[in-house]
Amino acid sequence: MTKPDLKLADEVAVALAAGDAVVALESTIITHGMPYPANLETARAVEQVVRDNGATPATITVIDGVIHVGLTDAQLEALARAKDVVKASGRDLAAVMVRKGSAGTTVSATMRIAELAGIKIFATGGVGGVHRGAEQSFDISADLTELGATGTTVVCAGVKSILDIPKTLEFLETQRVPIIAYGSDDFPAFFTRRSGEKADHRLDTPEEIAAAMIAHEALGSGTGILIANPIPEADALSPDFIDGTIADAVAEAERLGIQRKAVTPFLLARINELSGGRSLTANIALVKNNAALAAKTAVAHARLKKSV
Ligand code: PSU
Ligand code: MN
Repeated sequence: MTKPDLKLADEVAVALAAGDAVVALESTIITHGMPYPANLETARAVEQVVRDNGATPATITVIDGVIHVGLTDAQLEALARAKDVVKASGRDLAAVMVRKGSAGTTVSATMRIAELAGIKIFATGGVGGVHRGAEQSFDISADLTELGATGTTVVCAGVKSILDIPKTLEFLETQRVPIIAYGSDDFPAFFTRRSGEKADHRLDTPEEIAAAMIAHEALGSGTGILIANPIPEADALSPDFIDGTIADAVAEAERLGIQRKAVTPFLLARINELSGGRSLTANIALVKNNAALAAKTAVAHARLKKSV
């Protein structure tokens, strides 16, 4: 099997060749997750957080049919301004590449590409999951099945209550994906530090997470690991405020008959509008917090790998 050509940024190629810390970053959050210019400012800030914590950022996307791992600032800006890019999960990549299209890559696509590039850890805001009403709609994100198939560690802030959190955790259990909360016993709900559900495991340092990554791989597990990193206390939203907003957005999506890959971008945009931008501010804070943890973990992972 031939691997697809990946266009690695020079600094990413150098870091990978040296066994140094690299953190993959997704791009659907840029193209479909946040409005311009907040998306560009956030993408730049997140890359800087990764650097400040000792790792090399590798934002992953498809440009004119070519998979890029690590972007120039000009490419990042073009992506953030683009209006005609596709939201690509893993299954969309081949068709986008053949017609030389451009795409923001979701968690599922980014995990797959990170693995091809040899990047073990990836930071994002929230992963997709089992949607509310999935027993009717069957709407379950491909992020979850990819977590069951690809050995990338994904750092997120839990999942939003646009999703059915208990069902999402059940599905990940079936997919054999370990769920590890960082510094907490609770599984966080993105905008808030607690979802009401417990995480399966708790680890308290980046070094422990790095050691768990190595052990999980050595066991031949073949699945990803979900690290759930609670939003910092100071940035968390009150559940009363955000839960009502989310319920309104979900009801509106249903009324309008929004389906399939349009559902999540619609909900994110509506929640931002209905919350008067407060959801966006919290979202930016938690993505940076996740990037910092991912970078520290990547550094610890690289150190452990070099010591054996
Ligand atoms: N959740 C967020 N922000 C996002 C996404 C999810 O809070 O930007 C994006 C991610 O790229 C994720 C994708 O992989 O949406 C999931 O889409 P879907 O639910 O259609 O699988
Ligand atoms: Mn879906």
